[in-house]
Amino acid sequence: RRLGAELRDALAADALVLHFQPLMDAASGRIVGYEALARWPHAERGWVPPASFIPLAEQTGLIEDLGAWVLRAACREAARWPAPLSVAVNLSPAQFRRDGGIAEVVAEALRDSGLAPERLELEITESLLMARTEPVLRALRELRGLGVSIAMDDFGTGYSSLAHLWRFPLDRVKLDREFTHSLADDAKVGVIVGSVVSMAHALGMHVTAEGVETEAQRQALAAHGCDVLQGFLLGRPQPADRLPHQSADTA
Ligand code: G
Ligand code: G
Ligand code: MN
Ligand code: NA
Repeated sequence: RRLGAELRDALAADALVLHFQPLMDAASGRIVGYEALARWPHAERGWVPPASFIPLAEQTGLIEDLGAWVLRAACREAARWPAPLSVAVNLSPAQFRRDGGIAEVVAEALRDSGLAPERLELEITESLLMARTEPVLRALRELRGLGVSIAMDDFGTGYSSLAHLWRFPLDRVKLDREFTHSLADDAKVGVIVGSVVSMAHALGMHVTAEGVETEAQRQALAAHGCDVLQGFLLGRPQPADRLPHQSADTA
């Protein structure tokens, strides 16, 4: 059977799952929240990676339903965590295609779960900001109006435009993991990271560094002023019943 049809069935059967990756405050080492990442456990194929089923969902038009499922499931899960732990959810540009659509979906997920809006962060990519500027700007303002925050994911390696940082309502930039991984190769990378952090802070935004895999990277990123760290060193994406705050609370 075609994978697209199988994905449709999996979604209808509630067979997708979410894993959650810790987001750690750089200064205190405390977990401040988790990024929700969709996973598809497939009976014959094993775990189908999101890098293949998300684009498939985008091509087949399934992304609206899948995205709404992710939002509902992530908010429902986060509502069970101790406040103020937050949850971050990735949004595809395709979820912004219908005017007013995304804000309705987010509002409903918040209502159904009872999650306080300030505990939800939505991650968008720069490709969203490249086209349809006016409707996207309206949608982001609507979302912000609900009380949720907006993060720019994978910042700095793709179609990055500094104009995005002032033209759009953003609360956070997530530095692409390529910066983290190149820090040790060339001192220029640290200069860029430190400068992005200064700029973001001066613009009232927070900075998360992605892809932290070594203690040296963790220390360098903290020294450069990154607010939040994310990466395999601090925790892999894992099922909701194994999240570290549960054991940290009793430690
Ligand atoms: O979890 P992993 O690193 O394998 O994710 C690969 C890519 O899939 C990342 O770019 C991530 O943002 C994306 N992704 C994971 N879950 C979701 C989701 O629920 N919605 C969207 N739009 N993208 C997701
Ligand atoms: O595009 P986005 O930032 O949403 O992608 C998140 C993905 O990055 C997750 O699917 C996760 O598997 C992956 N990821 C998280 N931490 C690390 C890390 O430390 N190293 C690498 N290579 N990938 C990571
Ligand atoms: Mn992300
Ligand atoms: Na990212």
